Amino acid sequence: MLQFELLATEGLARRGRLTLNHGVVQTPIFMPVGTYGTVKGVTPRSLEEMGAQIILGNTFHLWMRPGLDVLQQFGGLHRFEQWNKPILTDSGGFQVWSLGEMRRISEEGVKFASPVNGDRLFLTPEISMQIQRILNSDIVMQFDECTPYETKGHRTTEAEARFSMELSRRWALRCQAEFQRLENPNALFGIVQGGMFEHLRQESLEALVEMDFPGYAIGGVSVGEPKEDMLRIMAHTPQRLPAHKPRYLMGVGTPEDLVEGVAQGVDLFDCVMPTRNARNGHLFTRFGDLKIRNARHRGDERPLDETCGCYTCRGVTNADGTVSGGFSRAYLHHLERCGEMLAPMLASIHNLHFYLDTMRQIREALDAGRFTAWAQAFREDRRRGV
Ligand code: PRF
Ligand code: ZN
Repeated sequence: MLQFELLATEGLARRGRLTLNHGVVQTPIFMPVGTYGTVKGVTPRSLEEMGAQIILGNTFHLWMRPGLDVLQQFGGLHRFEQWNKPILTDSGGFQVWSLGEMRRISEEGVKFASPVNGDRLFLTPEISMQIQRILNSDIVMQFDECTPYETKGHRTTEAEARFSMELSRRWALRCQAEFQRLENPNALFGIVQGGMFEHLRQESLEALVEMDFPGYAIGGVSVGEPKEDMLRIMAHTPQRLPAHKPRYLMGVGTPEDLVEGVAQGVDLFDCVMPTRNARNGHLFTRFGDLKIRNARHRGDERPLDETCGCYTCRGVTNADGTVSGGFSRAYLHHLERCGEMLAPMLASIHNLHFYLDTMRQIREALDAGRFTAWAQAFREDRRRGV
């Protein structure tokens, strides 16, 4: 089940409402990444507090661990990880791709050695659909091949990008057939590939549109290409997808990339950046980024971001009027220096809150017809620096 309603537009930017089996998602939205059935270091309760509406899971990782028997026993991923709002699962295509040398791709699927125990494994479009059926994710991604930007210094040629795109297209057909055979009540998205070539992306999206998926993703970007190539693809593909269906830009990106994606008509985003960078002490704020390990924060009593309402920066007011949370840069710097596990936890809360709140501000601006002005102010604030 999937319904998508457009509530407002401004240029190519869209404000929408996406209804899935486990609830409603207001778009544009950022989806926190929960690869192994957990958004690293953050409880589901905390995710709800910061306004997360939908999170990701990964077919590949959950297949390895805990394995399908346990996930089946729990009736899917929602009850297992205790997240009762929508979940999107990636198909394993990108994760297998990330194995690099460890895999062999054929028409039938991808053979590889398990990174967990070395077992020989085979992932196909059909198996990916079967796993995602067991996970019972609200949005199921097709099994695709993410065309690399370059391999060992060799830039992917047009012929190679075409072969890869056509393979993903044939896999899309097999995914759709298997998804229907399994009577999956959720929604299957097709993924546009085509590397850095606009005409290949055009061919890919036309074939997928013909197949009438309930939603579409743009894959194969943010794979090591120069920023200008990413912006070129972002300016090409989203606006050519069906207007009345949701559009998902996979694995992108910085806060600025999200704003640009929205301006180009993207509705859904995911990226490891807020959580991964948090674990490395890299914090995002309204006024630019900040490295909490830097000695200049040692005695700084200010929060990471004076304008942020998150647990880490502002804290929460208890029933008796006292406040919990609301930490100084000095304290976060201290935790980080000591390698304390609270450091990545508090940093992840802040970074995810920043991403989710940025998207909330974008939705508000779109509702009020002032997204363009908002985006301009956002870019200027971010450049100003902390
Ligand atoms: N395909 C899939 N997952 C992905 C990508 C892709 O191309 C990307 C590209 N940035 C991220 N995640 N299936
Ligand atoms: Zn904060």
